[in-house]
Parts: sequence; structure tokens; C-alpha cells
Amino acid sequence: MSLFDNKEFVVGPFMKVSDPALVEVAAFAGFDFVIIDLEHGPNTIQTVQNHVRAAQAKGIVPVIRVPEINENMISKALDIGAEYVQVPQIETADDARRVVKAAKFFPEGARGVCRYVRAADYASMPKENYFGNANKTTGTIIHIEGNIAFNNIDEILRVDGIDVIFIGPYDMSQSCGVPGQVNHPKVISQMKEIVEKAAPLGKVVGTFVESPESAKQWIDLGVKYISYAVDVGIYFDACKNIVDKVRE
Ligand code: 3PY
Ligand code: MG
Repeated sequence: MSLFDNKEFVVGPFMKVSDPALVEVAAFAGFDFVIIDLEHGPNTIQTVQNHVRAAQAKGIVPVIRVPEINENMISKALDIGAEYVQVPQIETADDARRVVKAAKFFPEGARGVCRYVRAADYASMPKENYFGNANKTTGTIIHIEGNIAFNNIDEILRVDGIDVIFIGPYDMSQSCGVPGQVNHPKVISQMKEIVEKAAPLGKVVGTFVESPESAKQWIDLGVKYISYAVDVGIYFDACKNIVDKVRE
């Protein structure tokens, strides 16, 4: 399944809770993907195997955000069946090339070769099917979220093999000297500049939002990969809404 097939945009939440039941709930709600988070929160590569299984069982695309640029974590995430790897804190074109090299088999890259993994149906899949298709059925997403990345954006956008340029507004706000102020004009102007530079190159851009209004604003500017809030935050908002309404 391709994430973007015939879709103007796709939307999905970050998942930090360790119980994959919430992945199933996200699928029932109609999200396109989930970003299973290993950068922040308590999950480990072992606990998120069941998140990947839950996503695939319910027809929603599992993305794993690895903790950092780390070749071994990228290959482990793909080995357990993640369809996309999302890598934080990319700063240079060389960083982006490292991601592609770790995520793709020859000739696009040099991903560690092992077929005794879930992604290859534990060696039951014919070798040529697995190694022949893996580069087409998995994708790469990189975070642009700091001043160094912003200053290197022209070269980063030109790296082949990156499917989504993901702008992380929170980390970007910190590097602009206003941590947490994701709507600060300096942050918004950097984000818009990246979106504008990506468009003529045909690069898909993503970002993180916390309200439907903000999602719509970025979609109108051409952003296609909308990461919408975080499981615990969505649950908190729903709880607060109930408590406020009942006590009204
Ligand atoms: C950021 O905003 O820095 C992210 O990584 C996504 O929320
Ligand atoms: Mg970030």
C-alpha cells in the first residue's frame, strides 16, 4: 500500500502509548498512518513490533520514528515491518544520504541484508521478491528542525531517495530562540520558506499540527503529510472536553 496513492494529503498521529490498541483505534477513526515514536516516550523496538502488526492488520500505514540517525535502528525498524522510517534532526545533505544508504538495499543504498525478519515473512518469502521489492515498498522521511538544516535546505532537498521532508516546528522553535512558540513569526517564516523551496522540486513536505485549523492552513500551502498531534494529547483533549461539558 502506498501512503500517498491518489490522495491530496494524508493525516496521522504520533503514538507514544505502549499499547497497540490505540493504533487500532486510530485506524478505525480513519487516519492514513501512525508515527510510532522511538524518539520520545517509553517505547522500544521490541514493544513497537505489535504496533506495526496492529497497523497492518487494520490497513493503516506504520511509520516508525527512530531516536536519531542511526543505521542500526533504521534497519531494525524496517526489518520489523515499518513501511516508512522517519529520522529526526537531519542537518546536512550528508545526513540525508546516510538515511537513504541505511534504508535502501543496493543499488540505492547499503541496508544491512537479512531476510530472517518480519518484513521478509521470516524467510518464507522468495528472496528475489523481498530484495527486489523492498526499496519500492518502504520510504524515508527526514526531519528538518534546526537552523543548521534550514541553512542547508537547498542541498538537502536535492538528495535522491527521500520521500518526505518533515518540518518539526517544536525543535525549530527552539533553534529560533523561542522554544515551544510554534506560531512565532520567525518559525512560521522558516517553515513557509522550506515549503516554497520544496514545491518546484516536487518534494513532498510534512509537518506537525495540533488543530484542524492549522492542518488546513498547511494543506492549503501544499503540505501533504500532516502529522496530527499525539495519542496522549488527543486523549487528554477528549477527557478535558467531557469533564468541562459535564461540569458546565
Ligand atoms: C517537532 O516539532 O520538533 C517534531 O519533531 C514533531 O513534533
Ligand atoms: Mg522534533
